[in-house]
Amino acid sequence: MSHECILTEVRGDGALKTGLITLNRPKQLNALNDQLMDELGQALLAFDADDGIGCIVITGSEKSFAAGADIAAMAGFSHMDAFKRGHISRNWETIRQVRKPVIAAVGGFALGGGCELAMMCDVVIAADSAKFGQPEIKLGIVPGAGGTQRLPRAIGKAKAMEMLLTGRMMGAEEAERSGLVSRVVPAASLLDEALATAAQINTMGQPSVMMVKELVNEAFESGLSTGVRYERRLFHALFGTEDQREGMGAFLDKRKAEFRHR
Ligand code: CO8
Repeated sequence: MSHECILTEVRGDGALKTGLITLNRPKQLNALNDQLMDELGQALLAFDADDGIGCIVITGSEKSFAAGADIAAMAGFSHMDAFKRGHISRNWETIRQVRKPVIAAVGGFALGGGCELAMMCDVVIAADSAKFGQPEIKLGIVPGAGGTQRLPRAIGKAKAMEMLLTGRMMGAEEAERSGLVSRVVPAASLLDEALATAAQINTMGQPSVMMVKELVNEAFESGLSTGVRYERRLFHALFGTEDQREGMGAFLDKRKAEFRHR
């Protein structure tokens, strides 16, 4: 499928490959307009449905992962425009339906909706040039894609409150220290590192990979006892998979597991 605001390709040479999505509105620093969000939603669902794909990587340009929702497109909205046109929900939640791991490879700006998009991904790898922020307060609005909910969960209340109230940006080092990103890498190797992480995940048994994602998200969204009970049930279910036989058999045979992803 051809797109105007994103590029898609398949990378890797293992049994499972990686779907790479590059946000591509360079003149607007990858500001997220409706078309881009629609294309991103379609691409995410297509990769998720493709049995040959194990992980998805979303990246932007060296200068900007995404500078937020498109301010020019929404500046004239009335309350009803925002509400009725669905801008406030249009495809912004699609990423949450994806069951395979999604890795954000963030270089440059990840602001407003761009920071929220990164936080909706499962792993965030940042270039040393990355800058994260929720500057909506400076525009007279508040975040609309989960920023006020996910940022405090990721970095704690005090720091999140300060960032949300002042709109200040956080550099990559601080973002790693605060738990917003999993790793900081040199800007020149950002994509390679993200693809290598995806390739490593792609060698694991797919049922366990998808269940880990589901369970960690459960930890984010439910209470401890519900999450632990849920984890126990999925743990039991994995004993019905070939991957469990292979993984444990390989350990006992002292060889490397070759998962068949069933
Ligand atoms: N929307 C539209 N255009 C943008 C955006 C944006 N968010 N960000 C940058 N651009 C455009 C600029 O207008 C400029 O265009 P032009 O060349 O035609 O003048 C071009 O990109 C380059 O930008 P700058 O000249 O400003 O570049 P600088 O390097 O000087 O500055 C910054 C880069 C700091 C990133 C600056 O552009 C900036 O502050 N951008 C706005 C950041 C922002 O406020 N983001 C939050 C937007 S609101 C939001 O995301 C709400 C999310 C709600 C989601 C709701 C869905 C459910």
